[in-house]
Amino acid sequence: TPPSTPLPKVGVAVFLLSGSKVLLGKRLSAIGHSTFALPGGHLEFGESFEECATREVKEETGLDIDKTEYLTVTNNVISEKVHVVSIFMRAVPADPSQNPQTLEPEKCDGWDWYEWNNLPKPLFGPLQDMVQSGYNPFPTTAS
Ligand code: 8DG
Ligand code: MG
Ligand code: MG
Repeated sequence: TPPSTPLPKVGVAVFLLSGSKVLLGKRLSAIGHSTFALPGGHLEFGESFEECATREVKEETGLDIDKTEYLTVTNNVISEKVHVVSIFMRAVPADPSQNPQTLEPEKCDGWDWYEWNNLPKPLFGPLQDMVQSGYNPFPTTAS
């Protein structure tokens, strides 16, 4: 196998939910530049999805998360060179009084909470596809 052969990667993205809001940040990375995305990153060797979600949210926002759970997976062929299998998790902030910090200013313009019914545009492609399909990350409340 030539060393340049691209391989799919595993991404983990986190719907961090607070009331009816979700945490999003405008990306400054080459992939999806200027689009709004969830906190997240690539699965490291030996990690569980929950561990990756906790680590990436902490690295990118400083927030500690709780009630972390798996939601769904999507297959994203983003370009000729980038193919990511994306694991979507949801969680809530461990401490609701903790504010998100922009800890990777080269990768994100800043974090903010957005109403699910009033999301900013443009969303990062894989996230936009989910919203477009009617996907809702919020837990269904008992009735
Ligand atoms: P790393 O390489 O330092 O581990 O991570 P990163 O630089 O923070 O990676 P990332 O691009 O933020 O996230 C990894 C991949 O996860 C991303 O390229 C594609 C996939 N992904 C989605 N949707 C989302 C999303 O809404 N947010 C983030 N951060 N990643 C997402 O499919
Ligand atoms: Mg990231
Ligand atoms: Mg990473």
